Amino acid sequence: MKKSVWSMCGMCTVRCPIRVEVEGNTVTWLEGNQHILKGALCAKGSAGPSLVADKERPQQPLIRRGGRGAGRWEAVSWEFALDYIADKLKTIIDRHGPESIMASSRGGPFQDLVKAFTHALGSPNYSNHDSACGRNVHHASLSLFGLGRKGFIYDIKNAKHLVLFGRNILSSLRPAEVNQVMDMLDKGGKLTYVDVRQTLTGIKATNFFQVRPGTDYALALALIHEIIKAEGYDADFVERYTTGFDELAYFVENYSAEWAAKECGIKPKDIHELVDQLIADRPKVIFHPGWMLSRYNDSFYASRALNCLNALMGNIEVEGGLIFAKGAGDCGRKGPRSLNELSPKPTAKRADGVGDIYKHFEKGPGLFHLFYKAMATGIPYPIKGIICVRHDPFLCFPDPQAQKEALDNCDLIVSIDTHYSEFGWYSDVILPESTYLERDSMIAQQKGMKPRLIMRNKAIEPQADTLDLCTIIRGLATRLGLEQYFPFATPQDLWAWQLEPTGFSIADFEKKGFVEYADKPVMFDREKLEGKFKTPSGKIEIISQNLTEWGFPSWKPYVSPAKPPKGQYRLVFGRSPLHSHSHTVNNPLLNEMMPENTLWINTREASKMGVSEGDFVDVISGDVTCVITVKVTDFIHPEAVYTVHGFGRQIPLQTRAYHAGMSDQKLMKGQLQNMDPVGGGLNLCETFVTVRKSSKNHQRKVEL
Ligand SMILES: Nc1nc2c(c(=O)[nH]1)N[C@H]1C(S)=C(S)[C@@H](COP(=O)(O)OP(=O)(O)OC[C@H]3O[C@@H](n4cnc5c(=O)[nH]c(N)nc54)[C@H](O)[C@@H]3O)O[C@H]1N2
Ligand SMILES: Nc1nc2c(c(=O)[nH]1)N[C@H]1C(S)=C(S)[C@@H](COP(=O)(O)OP(=O)(O)OC[C@H]3O[C@@H](n4cnc5c(=O)[nH]c(N)nc54)[C@H](O)[C@@H]3O)O[C@H]1N2
Ligand code: SF4
Ligand SMILES: [Mo]
Repeated sequence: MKKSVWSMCGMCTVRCPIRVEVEGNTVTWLEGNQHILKGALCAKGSAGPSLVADKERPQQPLIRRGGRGAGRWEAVSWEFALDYIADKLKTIIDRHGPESIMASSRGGPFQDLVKAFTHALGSPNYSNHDSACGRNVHHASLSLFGLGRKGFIYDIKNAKHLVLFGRNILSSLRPAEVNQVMDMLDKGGKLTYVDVRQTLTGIKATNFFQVRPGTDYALALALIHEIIKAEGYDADFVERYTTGFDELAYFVENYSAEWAAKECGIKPKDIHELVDQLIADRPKVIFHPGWMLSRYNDSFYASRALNCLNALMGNIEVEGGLIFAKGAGDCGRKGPRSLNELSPKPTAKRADGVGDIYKHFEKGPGLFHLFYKAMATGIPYPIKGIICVRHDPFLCFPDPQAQKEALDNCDLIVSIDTHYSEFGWYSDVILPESTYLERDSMIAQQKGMKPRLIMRNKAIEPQADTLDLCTIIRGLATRLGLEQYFPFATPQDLWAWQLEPTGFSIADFEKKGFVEYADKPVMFDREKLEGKFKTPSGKIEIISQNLTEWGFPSWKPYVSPAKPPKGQYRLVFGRSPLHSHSHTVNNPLLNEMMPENTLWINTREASKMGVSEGDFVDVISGDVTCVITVKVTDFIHPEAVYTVHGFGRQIPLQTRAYHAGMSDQKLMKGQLQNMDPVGGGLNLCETFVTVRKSSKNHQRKVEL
């Protein structure tokens, strides 16, 4: 029998709405929801069915029988695995208290289950990946607007000019956003792209700047300087809604276009031309503040400067600018219930020190990498149990070897994953979650100009002995006597409970696969934005009262990034449109399209070391050496080498990805705690590697 199911893609965390066609228990067609995406899906989304069919993912719960990481697993029943974990958790709680257990999951709408479980246990130690992703951007946005990084929607399709600093929007993508960029370009909008190398986004750009790595802050400061000097900012908006403008004008006095051009390795004339365009295009100019800006030790300030440029453009709550993300409350309605409401609020201080030692970081998920300190030292108290859901810390954070050493102090390590993750391979128990096409998920709210509720419906029955996360968490909670916090027998019961205050019912989702709180975009009156900025002053704080109170400057004097020593290069990384981080590299279809990564190196540098396109090079950092093929190009800055993140996997059961390509995070030796002290993001682009021609060559590869 044929059926059509509304659901949500799970091949990455963008969570595009989809429609799935099913015959029997097989997916026969997948497309983006016509009402939102006009059928579009990205390559990864289209490869979803091959994830389901892939036998190289765990097929039942597994318990470790050999040493950690040795790969000796025993297949067990779900009853056995959940009993085993519950017993271990009880022992840890008896000996060390519930706060010695931490859990992490992917941030976003489904974190509720894992957070509620952690809190129900009595632990405050919920975390996620974000200290290696958006924390700098988030904290920068909070310090300026009082709103986090998801506080605004970018109305790209109506913009006249989109400025992107290392936001490779057409490769590191969201289909809806890509469509907006293409619409903007079709309408004659301009695109400015800044990167250390050429990219898919860069080749579509009106202005492309290939900058010296780590100099974004310099360029952003110069743009502020020149715009203020030309009196090209929106003076009314600045006067009305910002504080600290005069201090900023004073601070940027020496940061001219001529100065920045030298620093970034670009032409002053090009900066001046850009400034003229921006002033002419204002207010429909969007400066993207960055998404993944866990890169350099001034990325927090770079993101702050980019957001400040938005304020100078006066582009807030205007068409073609930054629009406040509206939720149910802005439509006079209520959002769905959250499970976390049912759990008691833990009273213990967080083991990562966030909110206590580090008062300036938002508590939320804290900073995962700081838990490793607690594990290694027992300070402020020991962490003895860790559960990671949809998170692979060994791919996410630098130096997996250092992570393993800290983890060896734990009595229980659990991975709840659809795949074998590198972390899972080192853990004590792997609980395989059903893939997104085989499970229901909680209802989630997506804020926006038209806020909506989205849901994931199971399209087919699981093909292996796997379970959905809700059932797994309930199974554990019941064994630990915490079932009152998860009082739902089925996903349908949970949905009904979530929807109760919203005025919607499940039947309302049948028509389009989602429900909206408003028919038309909800806009605030731009003349009455007072109070919408959640800073202490209610204004956009160019000089932040909170930062000042915590002892940090709102503007850090620029420090030029170190040049790599001779024979070394700065290691930078990014994403491919064909892969989601680490977890698609073994996908049968996507692996066929991109089986390994390469190392980009500047033509002049390559010729100095005598390597040509396709040769092998050794990439060395501390005691780690990786061998990889090179891509030789003029379109990368000579100080940098670049690779796509997610490769260099070491799990023998993933035969397609095993040892293919190179792992960037393994080369980040000794960098696990190297974070931006103000933004909390890890400095993932602050590693220098030695590169040399390898003794391995393609002829010998065959003989060996
Ligand atoms: N296909 C695909 N799309 C994705 C993801 C995915 O895994 N795959 N992941 C999603 C996630 S979680 C995130 S956070 C986003 C990340 O989105 P982005 O931040 O846009 O993505 P990246 O590809 O990490 O990096 C972008 C660029 O930064 C450049 N760069 C390095 N150093 C500098 C510098 O000093 N200055 C400038 N200006 N540029 C520099 C790199 O060369 C790279 O091209 O992508 C999201 N979208
Ligand atoms: N060196 C370096 N480090 C980086 C980055 C980089 O580019 N270079 N990028 C950074 C960025 S931007 C981010 S966001 C993080 C990402 O870091 P993570 O969030 O850890 O990465 P992902 O690969 O998205 O997912 C982690 C795990 O989720 C599993 N998974 C996928 N789908 C499901 C599912 O439906 N259910 C369950 N239970 N599990 C699932 C995958 O198999 C994978 O093992 O890494 C960061 N760290
Ligand atoms: S961006 Fe691609 S992989 Fe990610 S949710 Fe959307 S369609 Fe799926
Ligand atoms: Mo990310």
